Amino acid sequence: MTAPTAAEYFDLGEYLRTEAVRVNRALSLAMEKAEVLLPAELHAAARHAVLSGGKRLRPVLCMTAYRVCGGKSPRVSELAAAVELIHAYSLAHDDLPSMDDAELRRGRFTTHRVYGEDAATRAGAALIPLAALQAWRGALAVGCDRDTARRVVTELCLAGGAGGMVGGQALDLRAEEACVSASELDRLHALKTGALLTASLRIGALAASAPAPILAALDAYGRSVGLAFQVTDDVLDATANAEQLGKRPSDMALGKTTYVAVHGLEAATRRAAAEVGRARAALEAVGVDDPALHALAEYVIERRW
Ligand code: GRG
Repeated sequence: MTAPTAAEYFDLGEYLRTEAVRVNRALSLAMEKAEVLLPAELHAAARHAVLSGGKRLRPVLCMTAYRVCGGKSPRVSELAAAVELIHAYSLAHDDLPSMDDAELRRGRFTTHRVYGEDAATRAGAALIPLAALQAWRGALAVGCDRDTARRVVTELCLAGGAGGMVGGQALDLRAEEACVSASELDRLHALKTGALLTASLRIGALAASAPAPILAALDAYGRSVGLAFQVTDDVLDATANAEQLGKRPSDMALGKTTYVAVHGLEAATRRAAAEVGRARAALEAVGVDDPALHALAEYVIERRW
């Protein structure tokens, strides 16, 4: 009988819960500080967008990468909160009537459903500079010098911008009316979902002064995990119900080109598993054997919401 590996011992459920508590604390504090910056109605809408649940996967990846690269500051949750602020804005905008027109998100009413379209749009926009500020302050809080802090903020802005998430969303909107090839679908999601997920890891690694080969390996891990995540999102949209997802499945109704539509359910599921294998191999190639990173990659395809 072989002894269980560290990854088999690892309790991911407990890890995710503990880390999410830290992230939520940092996000609550960030939103408290933002109270003086935003008018009351806008602040309430932004708070709703940020503090209404969610898996907190991106900040958890950021904090994990930071520690794997030798980072020691407990204040890394403040830095990690920055990527979640960008994620929260993107979800609030993605749910708007002019986009996915969604009523539910994370089992609750969406921001525009509660506060109206105008407030949800402005609150989402207000979260973008708030995220940049959070990244800057978070980087300094964990002890980065100003050059590294600038790199961290740049990383976040590039991943969230037209060459990253916003660019991916633009391609996605266009794809609703056009026929998309398999490689175009990969590119779209590498930008829309992969860029921010990868930046989360890179930001954690940069803040811990990771050497270039480790940064590159985390980058490759992030790109594969990002694709696996999106393929799984499409599989869940096609197979799970609203109660499991915390939102109404919408890809079919919106006529979206998904991995399931292009490849079929089985091939899409195989693709997600293959990407997880690639992610793990990227880490192994540089001798990073971290149970949390391995377990997080598996979780991305095994999750049910
Ligand atoms: C107007 C072109 C334009 C861009 C605006 C709206 C937007 C920017 C970008 C959309 C980005 C987007 C919604 C990506 C989807 C990523 C995704 C799969 C989200 C679900 O993430 P989870 O499962 O959600 O981590 P939780 O709820 O757990 O946080």
